[in-house]
Amino acid sequence: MSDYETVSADVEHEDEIPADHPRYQDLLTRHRIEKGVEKGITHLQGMHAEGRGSAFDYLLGEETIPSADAAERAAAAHLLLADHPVLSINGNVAALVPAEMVELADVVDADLEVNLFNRTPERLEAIADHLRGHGADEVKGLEADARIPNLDHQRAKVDEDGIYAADVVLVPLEDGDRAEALEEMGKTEIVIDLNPLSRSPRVADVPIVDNIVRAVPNTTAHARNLADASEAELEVIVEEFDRERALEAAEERIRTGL
Ligand code: PTJ
Repeated sequence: MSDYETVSADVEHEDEIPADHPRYQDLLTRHRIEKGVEKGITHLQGMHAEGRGSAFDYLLGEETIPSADAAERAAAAHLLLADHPVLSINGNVAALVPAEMVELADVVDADLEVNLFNRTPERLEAIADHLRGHGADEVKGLEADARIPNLDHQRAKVDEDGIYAADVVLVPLEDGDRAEALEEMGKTEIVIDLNPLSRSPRVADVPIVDNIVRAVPNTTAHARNLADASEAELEVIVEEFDRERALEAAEERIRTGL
């Protein structure tokens, strides 16, 4: 149990949410975040983050727009080309897409590493257990025997044989300065964030402006489709992806609906 007391919602299990409800996806997402808080996985601040994301998703039309799909394909190509890809997990990611992150890690042969802004040993353990419960063999981030330079908060704590050594890092759901610090380390960064104006997607090599509940399964699907592609073919996908255009297209959709 977490330290937080929450009043139980009418819906105890996500199966009780009517699938034909017009706001089904959003209700499901809110429910998962609420359960994450109850289990001590998600920080209470994760609810604010989810609210922000939800507002942007509403304006995007709650769908994967073509530029996001292109970004997810480019992300898959980067992950397949990488020597040492790592998928970073925070409390919101663990609550929303635990099985999907484990599956993506399997398909592209990546490590999973817990990295928290509000870092406590209890939350680290709870998230690692949760991921193991969804099929993860190994979860990194608990050693924290290395530091990201030029970052003076808890997100700087990483595993030396994990994010510190990675060449490609997937950084979902954080509006902050870690993405910039990772970039300064020379890493290729893939960011998932529904807000195209957020700091992290603006410095990413591949900004994915999409809801993580759609972005991760779609990236996995692209990775499966590209499993037999040659290195040269993957490199063409990486080269052809236009990060500026992807950010502009998302902002245009949000501002104008077009
Ligand atoms: O678990 P911790 O302690 O590491 O803390 C995690 C949170 C999410 C609380 C922390 O990283 C945080 O405060 O994040 P921010 O600064 O609120 O940024 C979260 C970003 O994710 C915002 O830009 C949101 O728009 C975006 N976001 C929220 N939900 C989703 C999302 N993007 C994609 N899919 C979502 N479901």
